[in-house]
Amino acid sequence: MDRQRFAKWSLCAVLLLCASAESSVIRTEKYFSVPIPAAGTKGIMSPAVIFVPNHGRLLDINITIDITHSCIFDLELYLVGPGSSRLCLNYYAYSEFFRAADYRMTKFDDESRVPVSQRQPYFTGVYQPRGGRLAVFDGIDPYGNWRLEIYDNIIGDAGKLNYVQLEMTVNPEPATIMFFFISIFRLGISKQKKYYQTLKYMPVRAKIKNPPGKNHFQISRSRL
Ligand SMILES: [Ca+2]
Ligand SMILES: [Ca+2]
Repeated sequence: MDRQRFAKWSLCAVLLLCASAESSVIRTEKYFSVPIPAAGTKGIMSPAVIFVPNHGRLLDINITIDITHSCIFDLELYLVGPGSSRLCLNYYAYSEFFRAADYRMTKFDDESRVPVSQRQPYFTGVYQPRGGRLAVFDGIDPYGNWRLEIYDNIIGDAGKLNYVQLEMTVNPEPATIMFFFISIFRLGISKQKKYYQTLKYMPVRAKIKNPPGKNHFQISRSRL
């Protein structure tokens, strides 16, 4: 394969990579059995850490949680990204007190049409967070440790965290695409060099029978 054809092939590969990566969805889930709060019935939970191994640019994030707790009004849930971004998922004022148990596979998604404040526990379904928008994380590289932090603000009730899933829509970062392109190009150059080195020690007749390309064939003939 000559350099021109190889360059075209590489460019097509990169364009295909970019196109296919636009809709890439990554789901990272983890099961826990972490007491809320860490001790007693009021205080902070030990942070639940979810490691995301993928690089790229975050376009959208949704989070699903499962919590067993005898009074979830006690709880403030915070999602913390690998950078400094932080979001409260379920803000309530004390005047809004209600007594109910559990978040059961509750999904928070900015694109939901239902604010979580308009539904009752067990909140099984998909809801908008109350306290901010998950879009606060858009544009970051999702690689690294994400944390779910939970504060239990009232004495008398306790529970545990069971499950967290992060669902991310990610585009590959430009550096990743360039690395892919350069790797392919270097591989091609390396193979071509090897071919030319082999050709250097071939008999003249063999060169004519095995030309690497039109230009090289003409050069070989001129040396006859
Ligand atoms: Ca979303
Ligand atoms: Ca409590």
